[in-house]
Amino acid sequence: MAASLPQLCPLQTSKPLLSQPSFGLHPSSRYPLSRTKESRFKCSAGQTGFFTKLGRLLKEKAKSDVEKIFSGFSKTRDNLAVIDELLLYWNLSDTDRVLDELEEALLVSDFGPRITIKIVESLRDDIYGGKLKSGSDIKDALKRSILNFLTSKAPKTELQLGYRKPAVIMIVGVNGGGKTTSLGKLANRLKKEGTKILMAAGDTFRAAASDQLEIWAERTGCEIVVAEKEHAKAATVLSQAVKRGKEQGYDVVLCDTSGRLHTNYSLMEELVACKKALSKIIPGAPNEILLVLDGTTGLNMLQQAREFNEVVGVTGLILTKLDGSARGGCVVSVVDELGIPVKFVGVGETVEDLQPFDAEAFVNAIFP
Ligand SMILES: Nc1nc2c(ncn2[C@@H]2O[C@H](COP(=O)(O)OP(=O)(O)OP(=O)(O)O)[C@@H](O)[C@H]2O)c(=O)[nH]1
Ligand SMILES: [Mg+2]
Repeated sequence: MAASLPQLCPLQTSKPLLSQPSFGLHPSSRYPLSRTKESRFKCSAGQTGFFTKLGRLLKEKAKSDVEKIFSGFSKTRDNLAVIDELLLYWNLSDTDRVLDELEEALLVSDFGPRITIKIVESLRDDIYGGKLKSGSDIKDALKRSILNFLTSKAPKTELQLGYRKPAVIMIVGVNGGGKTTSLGKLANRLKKEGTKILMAAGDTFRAAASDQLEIWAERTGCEIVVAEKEHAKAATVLSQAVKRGKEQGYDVVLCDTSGRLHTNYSLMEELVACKKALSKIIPGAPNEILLVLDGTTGLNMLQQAREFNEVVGVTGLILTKLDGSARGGCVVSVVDELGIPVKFVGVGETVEDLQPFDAEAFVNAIFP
């Protein structure tokens, strides 16, 4: 397939963005007034290249944005700082006590029992087998082992946006996890790369939900489609948005959905209806179904993820609120349990606080 691909469009990063007109909603349709800004990515061919490049670009940014990642994980890092102290004074006769304490620190940070035991036992073998001879050897082995857990089962952390425009991303999850906020932050990231974004206010359940998304649209300078009447079906709003996205040459349509408990059968079925409606308009859509998991809920999130995955097929995870939690180890247990990649992590409430997930940067942020 690669051989027949047209040439990639070069990134035209030097072209300045045109100034944004003020955001306004059309009085009758509540559609925003159209904008004139052209996408910097606009290519007449080579859409596979467009989306692949976009995914890679976001990932590169994650590596370079080390400071943000570092500060976002400060509570988890503090929690794990005890490991540094333990290893600083480690000597062979102390091994069992040190490994017991290391086990506790990992469990408290939500690495989960399975992973914790695997890590600790493999360290024990390597220490007694003479492979690890100092505290810093042990720390390096610990980091390698965590990196391995993160990369072996779910290596593709980049967005997979297919090859047709618009790419469609649906954001799902339980109430209050951070779906709308993450969608807004994601729009900001993609927009900065020159992508033309349309938001779809698919949370028709809560009256204030579309207002909240409109604020994000305004903040990020993106356009938005909201329900034309009260009690509209989510699937209808999302279909309208994707239709408009297709007709008007958008690159990506970001679909918000209502929060729902993974145990509520009829609400979960609504998501299936949304997914079907989208695929009728663009075969293969949605390209990504990103499940938002609240990082402060601990390992309970695994059950949510299993249910959502079973019903709609989750393609990636966004773990939010890791800045407010000392339990960043849940990233590792989620990947290990589900084999679904974490694609983004939320590390704060501002528009900049969504980081593309990069396993190496994560490990270095929690074990500096
Ligand atoms: N500290 C922190 N707060 C976050 C993060 N992501 C979201 N929040 C906050 O979490 C709260 C809920 O976020 P929303 O985006 O409204 O969550 P939601 O999943 O859309 O909620 P519903 O639509 O009601 O289901 C808001 O106060 C956000 O500011 C994060 O990464 N860090
Ligand atoms: Mg919401």
